Amino acid sequence: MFRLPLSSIVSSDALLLGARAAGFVLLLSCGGGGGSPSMQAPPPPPPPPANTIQVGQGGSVFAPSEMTVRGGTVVTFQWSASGHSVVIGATCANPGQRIANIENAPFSATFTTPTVTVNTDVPFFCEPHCGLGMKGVIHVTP
Ligand SMILES: [Cu+2]
Repeated sequence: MFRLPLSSIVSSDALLLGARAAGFVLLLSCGGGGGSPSMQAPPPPPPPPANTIQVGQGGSVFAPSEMTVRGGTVVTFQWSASGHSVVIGATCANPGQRIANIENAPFSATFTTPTVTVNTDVPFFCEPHCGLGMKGVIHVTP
């Protein structure tokens, strides 16, 4: 016989809750503020040049001691310390092509890898320190 207008009561409550929720959104937008330019970290040092092998960095070693490049690539040997040489050769007693005599840092020498039709290893070593294991190898790919 009679009806309660329940639907209209519910909808007006929902509108009120919606208005309250909207008020909180504004609180989240402040804060921060960027640092001044003087506080920025200095730029990182430039990466080492590609295809470069450090000679004597951290001892009687080549770093890296292995590298893989295609034939015809220029590999740079860069002296980090003094008293090292670079020669091509599979064993300490069998030096082949000389890339550099015993040199002191700073010094650099380049070696262009041969053009190959199959994967070819080019071993190299330092004459004064070969017996200490100062050796490396360039893996050359076609
Ligand atoms: Cu050496």
